[in-house]
Amino acid sequence: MKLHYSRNPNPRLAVAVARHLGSAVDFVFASPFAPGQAETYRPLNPSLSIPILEEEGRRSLWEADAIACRLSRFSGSDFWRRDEDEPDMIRWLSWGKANFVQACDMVHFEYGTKQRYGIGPVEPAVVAEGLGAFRRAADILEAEFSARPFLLDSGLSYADFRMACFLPYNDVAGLPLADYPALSAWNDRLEALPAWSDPFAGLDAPSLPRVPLAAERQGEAGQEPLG
Ligand SMILES: N[C@@H](CCC(=O)N[C@@H](CS)C(=O)NCC(=O)O)C(=O)O
Repeated sequence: MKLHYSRNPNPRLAVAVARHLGSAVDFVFASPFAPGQAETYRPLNPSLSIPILEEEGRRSLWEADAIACRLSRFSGSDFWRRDEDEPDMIRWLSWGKANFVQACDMVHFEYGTKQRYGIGPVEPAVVAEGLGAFRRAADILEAEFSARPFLLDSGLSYADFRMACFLPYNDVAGLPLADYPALSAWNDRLEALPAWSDPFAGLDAPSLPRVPLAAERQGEAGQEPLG
């Protein structure tokens, strides 16, 4: 099996899952949007996005969640729950994608992705909307993590990895995680897992382009991440 990945959030998530499960995959660094790469990647995923899992005798699988499900089954793990907890896990995947993860993505896209790849200035209105959504979702998670260490009563699951997938990039996104002690403690518990804190260990993966400082971004003085 080949797992096509980069250091961006969704591929990072898939690599962390593979590392956590000890999956027997070959990690293949990919840059599908780079010039000349589309023809290689289009047959694997028509949208070109990574992660992609290529497995002999099967159609290639894209979407980090689907890959996590596949790898978990393959290793006989309950990281992706297959018992009575499965609906609870899927509830958090679904809610997270539309709420917490979405909010983190909005802010990270402005301060991280757009600046790394030079695709436009930070839009303060989008950041403000993302921060509002972050606080609404973080309030809900704060109550959850005040009651239990991970999203499910039964402990760590893929839902925790998915929920946290943008937090390793918070050095650039500057989300106000510290205002939420139970949420921060959950993040610390994840960071204590080597597969989560350093999924690229030993892999030949070029660093992401550096995010220029606000002062280096033309006409954008004073646009440091909001807290
Ligand atoms: N919904 C997809 C999103 C995939 C996605 O947006 N991938 C981005 C990275 S986060 C990508 O392909 N970027 C190109 C790259 O990293 O080179 C998933 O969950 O896997």
